This record gives sequence, structure tokens and C-alpha cells, in this order.
Amino acid sequence: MNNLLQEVENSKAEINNFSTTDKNPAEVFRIQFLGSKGLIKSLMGEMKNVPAENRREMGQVLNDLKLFAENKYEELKKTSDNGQETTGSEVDLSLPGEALPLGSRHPISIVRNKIISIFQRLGFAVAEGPEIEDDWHNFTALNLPENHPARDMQDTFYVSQNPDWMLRTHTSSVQVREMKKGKLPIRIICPGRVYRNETISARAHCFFHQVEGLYIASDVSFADLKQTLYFFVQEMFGNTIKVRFRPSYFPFTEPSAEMDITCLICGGTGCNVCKHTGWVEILGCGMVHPKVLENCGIDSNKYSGFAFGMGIERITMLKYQIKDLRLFSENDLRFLKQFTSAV
Ligand code: 2U9
Repeated sequence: MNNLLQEVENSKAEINNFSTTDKNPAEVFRIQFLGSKGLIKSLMGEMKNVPAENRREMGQVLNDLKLFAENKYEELKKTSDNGQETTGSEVDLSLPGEALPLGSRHPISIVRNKIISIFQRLGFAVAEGPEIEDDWHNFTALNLPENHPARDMQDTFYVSQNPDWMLRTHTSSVQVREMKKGKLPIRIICPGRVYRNETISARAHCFFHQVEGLYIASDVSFADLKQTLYFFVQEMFGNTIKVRFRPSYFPFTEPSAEMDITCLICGGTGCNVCKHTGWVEILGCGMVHPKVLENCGIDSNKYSGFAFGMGIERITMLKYQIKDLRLFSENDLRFLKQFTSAV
């Protein structure tokens, strides 16, 4: 009898201090204490050895123990159900959390954001416009003559319902729209997607991304243009980069120029990317043609301005040594995962 009383006391302490790391503590408890092979059943089995005169008293003690265990079981069931009221011993707070599968920014977005932030520091604002344009904003206003190859069906995607509409071939149309608003001075950059009817290859695609810029005020000079673009190139590629500035021709700028940098793929020694010249073209630019100013309602005797345009893909390929343009639009995670950026 005394032994059994001692066992009951021990069992009470065991029930009180019960703990487990199992996900379902109530069930573990039930099996250990209340199940058909549990501790309480086995103590009940001891009753046969209790002297007859003590049986009533011992039966009461065991019933109390069973009630005690059942209350504890109900308590455990409640905490398992709402999954919250866990005691410290059941949750290991030192375990690492489950990592969230974070994506990464597309390399074109990384470089576009970098270009934007460089020009924003020089006071340029970002302007955007429609990707479906009409002929006047995309071509006529920009002094692109009727017979210019860009206007050809071979080079431009026209909207079949209306031959006056097309997918914009450059973001210059955004600058035209800003000029037409008549608010001067203008100091904007226009990032965006543009479309050209090209056969897709490692070097060409039917869509790509540009950042174009425009600064119009009463005293903008060619020196301002040069200084702005030299600053940009140094911020983008580092101040040891070598730059070549050479004359060129565009219908919308006069004079016009193009800017090259030393090939970052081969370091200037000559490779396929730089066509063995050691130099790669990164942008075109020039003073806005007086005709373009007048087309957009700006007095070319009072105002002057510079404009520039660059392909984001080209800059990204040089910056990250990417040799195939198609990688940008294939959405291959093995490629995209290699780029990380905070912005
Ligand atoms: C207005 C007036 C002038 C924007 C310019 C370029 C030169 C140029 C190319 C670079 C690579 C296009 O992406 S690319 O193929 N761009 O060379 N763009 S000047 O001139 C403008 C724009 C708007 C109103």
C-alpha cells in the first residue's frame, strides 16, 4: 500500500513536469499516462495487491490521480489546438528561421536605376510616355525625313488598324511631348522600352531599353553636353575609364557626336565585341536641331539644348561582360540569379 502511494506521488510529479519536443504533446501525454498501456492503467492493475480494508481509500487516490492526468491532458490539447500557448521548453528559439525565397532585380533594371540616379544628381527629372506612338511624335517632330529607313515597314512595327500608329522606335517621343507642354527649362531623362523590327540574334532584338536625355534652357552649350556625359561615364564605369568623343550624324541633332569607351570585355586589346578596335560605342548625342525646337514650339533663337541616347542593354553587357543579348529576355534563373542589388 505504501509503495503504491509512493508510486502515485511520483506519477503526479511526472504528470506535472511533463514535457516533450514532439509536435503533438497532448497525444504523447495521452499514450504515456491515459492510454490502455499507460501509467495509470498499470497502477490500477496494482489494486489487486492492496489489502481489502484499504481498497476503498486506495481507489479514491487512484481516481484523483486519473482526474489530475485528464485535466493536464485537456490543458495540453488546448495549447496544441491554437498552437500559441506553448511553454518555452517546447519551442527551440535558437533554431534558424526558414529563409524566404527572395528574387533579385533584373540586370537591366539594376543598370537603368544606376543611370537614373547619376542623372538625378545632376538635376535631371524622369519623364515617361506611351509605347504606342503616332507618326508625328516618333518621326516628323524629330526631323526624320519621309524617306528615312527607320520609317520603313522593315524597321518599324506599325499598328495594322491605323498606319499612323506604331510601337515607338526610341524614347525621343517622350522628350517631344515634354517640349510641346511649353514649360522651360527642361532637364529630363526618359527611360523605357523601344521596339525595332530586327531579326533576333546575340547582337540584336526586336525590343530593347533606352535612356534618352534632354536639357533645354537659354544658354546650353556643347561644353555642357560634353561635361555632363563625361561625368556620367566616370560615375558608371569608374574614373580610370578612357573615353573617345567623335563626330557623327543624326537628323535630330546638329552637331552630333558619339561616345566610345575602351572595351571592357578585352580591356582594349581587341575582341569580337569591339570588332578588334579596342573601343565600343556607348551613346549618341548632340545639340538639338533648331528645326526640332521649332517643330515643338520652342524659339530656337532664344533657347538651345542638348540631347543624348543610349541603349541600356549595351551598357549592361559591358558592365557585366555579357556576350548575348537574348539572355536578357529568356528569364533563365541561372542567369538572373547572378545579379544582386539593393536598388
Ligand atoms: C529630341 C531631340 C533629340 C536623342 C539622341 C541619339 C543621339 C542616339 C542611340 C543610342 C543607341 C539610340 O539606343 S540606341 O540605338 N541614340 O544615338 N539619341 S541624340 O536625341 C534627341 C531626342 C529628343 C527632342
